[in-house]
Order: sequence, then structure tokens, then C-alpha cells
Amino acid sequence: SIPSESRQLWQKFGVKEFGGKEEFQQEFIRHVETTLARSIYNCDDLAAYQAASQAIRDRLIVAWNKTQQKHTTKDRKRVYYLSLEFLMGRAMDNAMLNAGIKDITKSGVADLGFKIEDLLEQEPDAALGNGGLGRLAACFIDSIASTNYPGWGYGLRYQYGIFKQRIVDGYQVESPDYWLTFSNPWEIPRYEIQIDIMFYGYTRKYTNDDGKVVHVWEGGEQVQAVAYDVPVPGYGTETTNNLRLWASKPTREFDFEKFNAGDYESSVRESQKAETISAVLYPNDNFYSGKELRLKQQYFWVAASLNDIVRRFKKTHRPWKEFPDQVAIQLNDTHPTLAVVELQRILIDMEGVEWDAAWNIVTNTFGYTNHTVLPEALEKWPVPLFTNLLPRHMEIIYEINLFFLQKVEKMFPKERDLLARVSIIEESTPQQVRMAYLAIIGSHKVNGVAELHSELIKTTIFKDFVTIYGPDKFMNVTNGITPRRWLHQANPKLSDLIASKVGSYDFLKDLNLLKKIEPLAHDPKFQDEWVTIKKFNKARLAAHIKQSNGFEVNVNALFDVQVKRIHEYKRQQMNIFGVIHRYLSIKAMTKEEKKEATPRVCIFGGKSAPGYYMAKTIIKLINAVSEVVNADADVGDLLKVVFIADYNVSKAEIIVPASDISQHISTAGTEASGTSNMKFVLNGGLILGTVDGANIEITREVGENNIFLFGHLAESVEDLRHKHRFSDVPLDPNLEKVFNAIESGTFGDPNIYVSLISSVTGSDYYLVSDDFQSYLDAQKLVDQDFKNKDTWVSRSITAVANMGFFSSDRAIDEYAESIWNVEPISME
Ligand code: C3B
Repeated sequence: SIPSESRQLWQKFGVKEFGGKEEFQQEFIRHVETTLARSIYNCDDLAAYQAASQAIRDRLIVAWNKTQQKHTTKDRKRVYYLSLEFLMGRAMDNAMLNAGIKDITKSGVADLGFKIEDLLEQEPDAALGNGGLGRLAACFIDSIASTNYPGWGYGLRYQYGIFKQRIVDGYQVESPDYWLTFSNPWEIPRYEIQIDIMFYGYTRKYTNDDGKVVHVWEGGEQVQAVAYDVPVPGYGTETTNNLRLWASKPTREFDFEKFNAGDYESSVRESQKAETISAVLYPNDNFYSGKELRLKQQYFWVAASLNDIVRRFKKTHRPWKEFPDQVAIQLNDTHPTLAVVELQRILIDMEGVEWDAAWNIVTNTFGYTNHTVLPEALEKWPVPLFTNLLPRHMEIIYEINLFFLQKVEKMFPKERDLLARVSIIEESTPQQVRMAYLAIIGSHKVNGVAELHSELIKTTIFKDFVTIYGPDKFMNVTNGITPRRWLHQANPKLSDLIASKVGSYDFLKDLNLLKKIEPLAHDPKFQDEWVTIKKFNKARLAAHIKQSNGFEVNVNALFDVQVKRIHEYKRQQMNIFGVIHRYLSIKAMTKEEKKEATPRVCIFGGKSAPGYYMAKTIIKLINAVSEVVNADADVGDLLKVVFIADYNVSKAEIIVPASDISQHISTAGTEASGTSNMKFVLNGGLILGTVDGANIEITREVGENNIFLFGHLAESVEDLRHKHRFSDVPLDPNLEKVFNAIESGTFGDPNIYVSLISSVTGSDYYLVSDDFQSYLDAQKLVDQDFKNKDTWVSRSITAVANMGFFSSDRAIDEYAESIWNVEPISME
């Protein structure tokens, strides 16, 4: 470290927070002229964005350093959030807000000839995630920093995020998202942090001089993990935490033997292969695909992260048994479950800890969050593939399983079936490693993400484990969203209006303060301001639609939005069938009836996994309907159908504040929580939804008068499915009319939609026909109620006032208290 006589000098020249606008401007110009090597003559919006973000980033790094210094000296327990996805979106606006320098930057760039809005538009989304799970991780790390917990995220630095979606001839077309074209100012490469990671090879054991059996794993392929750090600034606090993303690099530039032998090409190919590990995000949401490269990604990321965490722990010179007092690790779904095995391996093979002591440390360190009950999403790795890639880990899994099954057998000696049911190894051909079971066995707490979901995992997929461990191991932590991005940034006017009534922006840190606006729900002046802001947001979205889709929509119409990944269980097909029903009804209306009808703009958006045929067919149908309906002069303003291409976080920030109604209409029991439902209501839109996921708790908070619920309950789903399988259930008559229209070619070639229709007329696994009448009834109610502007706006205000519970700050406090046992460290 630096000698004390030099320290004064360091302190004198140390980089400080901005004193004011001029300092920002000075830094901005310095970055334009030196970092970017540009000048006043060739500084465009992109260069200005880069310079401004460099200046902001420098300040984040100052706060980051201070925080890490503080956390190290305080020497308290930290939490590590392991997630294969962090769907961050753009960083600049959030960094300005959280660092409290929005005004300085805004007027600073204005003086220099730029508009802040134009600069913000230059930033590509960091789209390192698919949907809800990845965005939840992003909200969570924002909250961990904002509530002053010492916590890091660990993930992968994909070179290609989620693909970009274009619509060509009504179909989804994917193109790669190379988001790192221009250097990324929001990351700090840590080339000095390089960790060797091994795959393949073989295992060997021998007895050492102390008579102890030692296991070694050797002879495999090696790659290097390099760290990239992304500062995560908390809102209204000095705390700036870290998101560490790993990139894969070859260990040696070249295979020298091959290189010298003149085989230049294959030596380069080898080195390039290493880089493919972190090259691309798998584009499946709620679906497991079983590819070897995916397992490689998982191990690469988990091994690098644990190496880092263990190294940090070892610096404190504590005994191993204190590891769980210093470290909590949360597994975001089963994707990082290998961490359980890797930590056990480090402890027993590398550190010489006895098996039982090691296993005790492991289970006290990990917590596991389950995000889905869908069978097709549960990870299971074929044993042969696993053994080949990670031979030592496979051995350890067999041991873990053996000890676990012995324990179960002792507890329930007569239940042979139980052993087969709960074994980590599924006895199929080939055998499979059940990752969720491994995660449960390796963790001290297992949680679901909304009340219904947490109940369902206890009574269905993990039932046997409740029998074995008792109910206390299983709990609920309902998801949340960060109000910084999803209220203040996305909807600044609403945030300002609320602040003017609440007296400050404190509600962005304590969302329960929203309750203070409830008495204003019937105040005509407040209602007027509320409506004006909604109109403004609808106009902003309408302008976006004009630009991207090329047509106008009426901002006085009811904006009805369903944006999320396209999935049969999320039932966008039911929505578009409902739209067709509406279209047919309008066509049958008299002039008088048309005058009474409520005009609608039906807005869809979302990506389909590239290999998901049914989801792609749904997208095609939406676009086909849009083309016919929007061009039909009989319909006029009464109905417009919009598909917004390439739905992502930045588009969500424009779409969410503009809804009157948003749809969250999954088959009951299939959507674990949903989080966009929370975002829409927080922005004054009402929900049309099923009794599923967090819709249930939203209903409890906002009151059942302020939400439109419909459909069968989760408890009936199994019976209904059974009926479809074993008897002839008649198709809903309205749905039949819809299918007739499709089949008669109203929306183009009907052959395209054959399998989509037969999925409903056949087994109807997602119960579209069963719920259709109830859905139409709910829609009718929406149409009627929307006409009564006064009640509508008071419902909207009341709903927002009661959304405090859904802040991710609350969710993080619950995790910290009941799973992680970590405490905040204040920077003061
Ligand atoms: C999602 C679920 O589908 C959502 O209901 C839930 O709100 C979020 O996770 C966050 O908990 N999910 C996902 O996006 N990807 C998965 N593989 C599994 C669940």
C-alpha cells in the first residue's frame, strides 16, 4: 500500500463528486477531446452521449470505490445474486437519477448544444436477458444498492444479448444483437482478474501421506474467465454496488505446437472456441433446451463466481465454518445450481474440509428461488453429457444423492416409491440430473415468487420435499419492481405530480407513501391532472407507433396492451381471438350501435423463442388481423390492432405508462408471478387478468373493484384438462365463430393457422375455450366502465395509491431478513 507521506498527495488529487454544472461540462469536453479524440467540429449525438456517460461513469467509479472500501473494512456478511440473466436496459438516465446529477447533466449538455433526450436515445439496451426473470434480477440489484445492502450480482457478459426482432410479411425475423459495437462506458474491464476454468478431463484418486483419500480432476480443456464490472448506483444513497459479468477468453493465444507445425488455422480456431462460451444468450424463456454449450456457460459462470467469492473470504482468515456467516448466495432459478456442487468440491478437494462439515457450510450458504412450475422449463441434464463435461461434479452429485436418499430411507423406511421420486437422478434412458432437486437439497431456503406460486410448488412439483424437510424450508417472497425506473424514469410527469402532493420524492424510496394520494381519488382538479398525464403518455406512444408502424391511432380510444414474451401459457392467442370476435361484432353493428361502442387500440408486443412454432404462428395471426382490421373502412376508429416489433426494456418504458388496460391472462396456475402487471398498475393502468400469480395480491392491495378478473381458478385446471382428454368438450360458440372466420380466409391463408386452432379444438391444454366466455364478459365490462370517465380515473388513482407493497425494496428486505441474514451498511 501507499506510504503515508504520499497519501496526502493522493487525497489532494483524488477524483471527487461533481461540484456543479461547470465541472460536468469540463469533464464532458475533456472526454470528447481526449477519450474520444473528437472536437467541437465533429461531435455528434453519439459522441456527446459517450462523453457524457464517461463523465458520469467516472463519478460512479468514485462512489463504487468508496463503497467497496467501506464494505471491506466493515467486514460484514455479503449477498451474491447469481443470475444467468440481467435485463438492465439503458444505464445513463438511471445513473444520473441515482447519482443525483440529472439537472446538472441536462442543463450542462444543453449549454453545449445538445438535448439530453437525444443523447439518451443513443444508448443501446443492455439486453442480457429474456423476460421476467432477467428483469427481476435487474430490479433486485437496484434495490440491493438503494437499501444499502452489501451485495453483488454475478452474471455472464454475453456479446450478443437477446436477438432483435423485425416483422417481415407478418412473421418474426431474428437478427443478432451485437450491443458492444461502440465501447460500453458502463463497464470496467478487469483484465487483471483472470480465472482458469476447466472442462472435460478425468478424475483420479489416491491416498496421501496422512492416509486420506484425495480426489483430483485433471487433463481437461481450459479457458479463462475475465471480469467486467458494472457499477450499480443506489438511489438517494452513496452505496454503489457491483455487478460482475464474466467473459470467456482462451488461456493461451495460440496452441504453440500446432502453430509451429504450420497449422495456423486450427490453432486460431481453438482459441476462438473458448470465446464462444460467453458469446450468446440462449433465447428461450421458460423453456429448457438441453444444449451442452448451455451447461458449459453455467459451469463457467458459476466456477468463476465461486472462485472470486472464496478468494474474498480467504482474505479474512476466518475458519471455513464461518463461511455462511460471511456469505449468502441466492440461486436465481436452477441455472446456477452447479454452484452447490462446485462449493462442495472446493471445500473437500481443494481445501481439505471433511464431507459433512463441508456440506453443512454449503447448505447454510445457498438459497434457491423457483420461478416456474412449467414442466418444459425444469432443467434436467443427461448423465452422459454431464459426466463427460464435469466428471468430478458428477461423482459429487452421486455422493450428495446417496447421503440424501439414506436419510430419506431412514425417515420413511417403508416408502420405496418415495426414494425414486425424490432422487436427484431420474431413472430414464438416459438418466437425467434433476437440477431443481439438487437446488432444494443444497439450500436452506426455497422460495416461490408470489403467494399462489409458492403454495403450488409445495403441493405439486416439490410436494415430497415438504414431507421430508417440513414446511419451514419453503416460503414465499412476492416479486417487486423498482419504482425508480418504472415510475420516475418511465413516467416523470406522474412522478412529479405525485411528489407535488406527497411533498417530496420520498415515495421513490418508501413506496408505501403513495397511500397519501388516495384521498385525492375524487378530487376533480387532481383527476384532471391525472387524466392529462395519461393522455400525454398515450400521445407519446401514439407517436412511437406512427414512427414504427406507419399509422395513426386515436389517443381517445381505450389503449389495451399485452406486451410480454409470446407463449401459449400467457395466451396471446386468446387475446387475438378476442380481437377477432370484436371485429366481427363491429361488422355486424348498426350505425347507432357503433356510436355507443368504445373505441379500442389493441397493442401487442413480444418476442417468440426462435424455435417455437406455435408462438411464431400467434405473431403471424396478430399481424394478419392487424392488416385486415386497420384497413377496413367499416371499422374506422373503433378498432385498431398494433404489433410493436422488438419489444424491450426501453420500449416498455414508453408503452407501460400509456395503457388504460393491460392484459395478464395466463391459464390459472401457470404464471409464477408476472412483474409487468405491477408496472402497469403503478402507472395508472388497470388490469384485465386471470386469478394467477401476483394478480391475486394486486387485487388484495388495490381492491377488487379496481381490477377486472375472469376465468377458471387454478384449483379447477387439472379437472378441466382431464375432461378435455377423456370426453368431448364442446367448443365455446363465440370461439367457433372466430375460427370460422379464420378458416374461411378472412385473415389470409388459413393453412397457416391449422395447428393453432387444433391446439384449442383438441386437448386445449391452456383452456382457451373454457375461459373464452368469461374473458368476453370481462371485456364487455371494461368497455362499459371506460365510458364513465370519473369512476375510471378514481379507480386508477386508488390503484396507484395502494401499490406500495410491490416495490422491489420490500422484496429485498424480505430476502435479507428471512433468507440471507444480511444487514444494511450505511455509507454515512
Ligand atoms: C418468469 C416467470 O414466468 C414470471 O411469472 C415471473 O414473474 C418472473 O420469472 C420473475 O420471477 N420466468 C422467466 O422469465 N424465465 C424462466 N425461465 C422462469 C420464469
